[in-house]
Order: sequence, then structure tokens, then C-alpha cells
Amino acid sequence: MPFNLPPLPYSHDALEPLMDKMTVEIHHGKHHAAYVTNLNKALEQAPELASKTLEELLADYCAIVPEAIRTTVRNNGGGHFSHSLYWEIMAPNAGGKPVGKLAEEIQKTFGGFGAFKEKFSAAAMGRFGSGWAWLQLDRNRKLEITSTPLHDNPVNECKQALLVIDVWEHAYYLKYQNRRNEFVAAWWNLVNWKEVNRRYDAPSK
Ligand code: MN3
Repeated sequence: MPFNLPPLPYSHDALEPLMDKMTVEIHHGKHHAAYVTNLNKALEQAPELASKTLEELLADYCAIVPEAIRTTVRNNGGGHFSHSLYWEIMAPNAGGKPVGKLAEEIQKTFGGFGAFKEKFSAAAMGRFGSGWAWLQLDRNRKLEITSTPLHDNPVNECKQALLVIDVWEHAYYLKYQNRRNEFVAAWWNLVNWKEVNRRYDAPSK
């Protein structure tokens, strides 16, 4: 089994009341776990890929992943990647704002933190059906906001993911039902800017 479900960096109820314990338990322990299991199962059919990292599989899936398992790897590998980041960029008692170079770059690119939040929230709200909204770095380290369907992600385009929100209904339905806007508004208070800052300042691969 090449890939493992990463342990949650906090307890299941740590994000209460904004994100409820049962949502986190099912989301991490069932949904995310299933992506890891299904990814590993698909890769059993392609032992030549055993040494590849998740990022390598996702960035290059058209070229290196056999057609018979390509969609499965794209969906489940993407699910594993995106959820792993999602858990890391949230924390209890978080929220606030980015600092340092990332804060400066957000100011320069989007015209301020408020404008950035508005644009990112609009991307999250505008994603029809299941998907994600992202803050990412392009290949010239320029900040971009985007959204993707299903489990597609910036790595598919060789870009670096910094911040992500899951807007699949399983991410919020138990607590917020159809009110994605309330979930997105609450989620800003869970963003672990320390970790997002760390990712921005880390040397690009
Ligand atoms: Mn999810």
C-alpha cells in the first residue's frame, strides 16, 4: 500500500462549532480514506508506478498512468492530495490574515485582503456541483484564484496549491445543508494562515 491516510492534525471536534465533529469524522475517516484505498487499489495494476510520488502521478498522469486506471488515479489521487492539504490549512482558533510576503503579494495581486476574500469566496460559490476553490502559484510564482470540478487540482497543471476549500456537499451538508454561503463565510475563521504562509515561503519544487 504505497499511500496512507494522513492523521488529522487535530481532534475530530477541534473545529467545532464552525465545522462539526461528525462532518470531520465522516469526511476524513470515510471519504478521504476511500480515496486513498481506491488509489492504492488502482495502482496495484501498475507496479511500474510504485516509486512515483503523488505529485508526480497527478502532474503527469496523461503521460505515465496507463489508460485503464488513468481516470481512477486522477479522481482518487486528486482526492487524496486535495484533502491532505485541506486538513493542513485549517486549525482550531485560527482565521485572521496572512503576513509577510504573502500578505504583500495578496495586496498587489488582488488589491487587498478584503478583495481577495471576496474573489476567493465567489470562486467557491460559483463552482457548480462538487469541487474546490484554490489559491495557487503559477509557474512564475504569481498568485491565482481558481476553482476546479471533482478532484482536479493545481498539480494537474504543474501549479502549486497554497489554500483550498472543499465545496463538495459532504464538506458541509450535515451542519449547513444547502447553505454553502454560510459554510464558506464560517470557513474563513478556520484558515490556518501560519501554514499557508509557510507553504508560500517554502522553496518551490
Ligand atoms: Mn471532500
